[in-house]
Amino acid sequence: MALEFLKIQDEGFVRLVTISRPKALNALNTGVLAELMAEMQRAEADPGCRVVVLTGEGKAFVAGGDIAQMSEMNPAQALKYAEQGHALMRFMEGMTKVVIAAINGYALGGGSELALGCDIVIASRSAKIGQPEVKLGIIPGFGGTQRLARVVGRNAAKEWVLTGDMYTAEQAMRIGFVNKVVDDDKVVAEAMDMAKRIAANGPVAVAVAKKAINEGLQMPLNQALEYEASVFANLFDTHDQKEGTKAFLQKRTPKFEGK
Ligand code: DAK
Repeated sequence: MALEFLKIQDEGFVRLVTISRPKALNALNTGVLAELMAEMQRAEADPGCRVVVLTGEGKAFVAGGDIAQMSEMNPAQALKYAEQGHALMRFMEGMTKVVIAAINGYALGGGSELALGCDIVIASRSAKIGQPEVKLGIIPGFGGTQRLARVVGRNAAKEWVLTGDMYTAEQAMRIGFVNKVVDDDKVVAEAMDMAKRIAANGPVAVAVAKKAINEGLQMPLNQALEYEASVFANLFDTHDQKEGTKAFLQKRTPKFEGK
């Protein structure tokens, strides 16, 4: 498929997806959302891809939902737009592959929500992150009111969503939104490096661990621990478990096959 808004580059098992819609600071119009969904689906189905790094070209990661498109929407169209965003973030969370956000600049509104749909967030020192929707008379519509509160806690989420203020990468790291802050010119390299370390691990284990964390967060602790025990046990039927443990004992690098 010819892509209008994304650039794709593979390095081993890692796929770098760069959002490139410079005239609108990579704002998520319906076309960008559709291409992101198609690319995530392609990554999920591709055994040659284990980790996706998502970044933006230029001075923005993503400056938000597309304000020009939204200004013309009626409630039915807004609902469809919200559902398109929700479907993408849900798909990314449900992927067996890992998605790392490399926030290279503005991550506002839908951009912050896109990062919240990723598994790990690396940000450049000068990145600016926030949920400014109330300044436009709307609220976050791609999961921001829900995922942000789950990631950073109720009060920090309320401050972000109700003031609409922008925060530095350091501030976002302090509340647990961002995993790591690096110099501006290192953000993609750092994310790629982490992606490669994850891609070298047992792919089934990585997928199961991601799922266990995501699913477990929605359960009471006792149920979540039972869930963990059962999926842990299931791994003992996999090639990767046999290979990983044998390779350790034989003092060699494991050759994981993802099965
Ligand atoms: N949408 C469309 N175009 C945008 C944009 C956006 N979010 N952000 C920037 N642009 C465009 C600008 O209009 C400008 O276009 P031209 O004038 O050159 O044609 C171009 O990108 C460059 O922007 P600036 O000239 O403003 O650049 P500056 O460096 O001066 O400022 C900025 C950068 C990021 C501070 C500024 O552009 C800005 O404040 N942008 C808007 C940030 C924002 O408010 N983002 C949140 C958007 S609202 C929902 C579904 C989804 C959502 C909500 C509800 N439901 C369906 C219920 C999501 C909402 C949002 O994300």
